[in-house]
Amino acid sequence: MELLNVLHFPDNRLRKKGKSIDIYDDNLNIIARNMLHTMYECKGIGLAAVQVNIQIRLIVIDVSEDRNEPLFLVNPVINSKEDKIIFEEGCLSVPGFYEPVERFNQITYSFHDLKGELHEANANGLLAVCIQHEIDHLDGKLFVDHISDIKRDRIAKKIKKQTSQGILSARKGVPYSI
Ligand code: GNR
Ligand code: NI
Repeated sequence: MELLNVLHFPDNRLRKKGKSIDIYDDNLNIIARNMLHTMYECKGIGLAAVQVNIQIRLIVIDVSEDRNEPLFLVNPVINSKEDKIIFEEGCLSVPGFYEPVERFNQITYSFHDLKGELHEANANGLLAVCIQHEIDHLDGKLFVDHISDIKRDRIAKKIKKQTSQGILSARKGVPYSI
């Protein structure tokens, strides 16, 4: 298993969009496993491939208490959404910062599993918020895009400063294409 490098805002590579996946092979499984490993190591509840510099529509999630109920969502799509909520969000790509964001509390979504089979499911609360946050990543969007320009710029500055001081890892992501 491999620990993947998580890109940090304001890295431009977080603005790239993930491509739809149409090949369900061992390579996809390896990426998914490495993403899950990385997410658990970083103590996140979700991780999108774009965050680790892989531009495909794959997300991994685990919102369970015991961290033993992983979800692998390929080409996820939200089909319906209702009940707005404000949720205090964080992001592995925006380490150390938390801001309230408006999301939907109730969604139905569809996705393919790692074998390519199509599923539809409902989610609410934390899982629903996490799916919306991760799909944003696949579209080059970050939670800080939902807050004021001034706050976002301040956060960018602070993260850049921390990176330059070596407080955050400044390792370059490994270019990956499939
Ligand atoms: O670990 C994470 N926690 C979190 C908390 C509130 C709303 C969204 C998230 S997702 C985040 C992991 C991450 O950055 N995924 O992209
Ligand atoms: Ni995130």
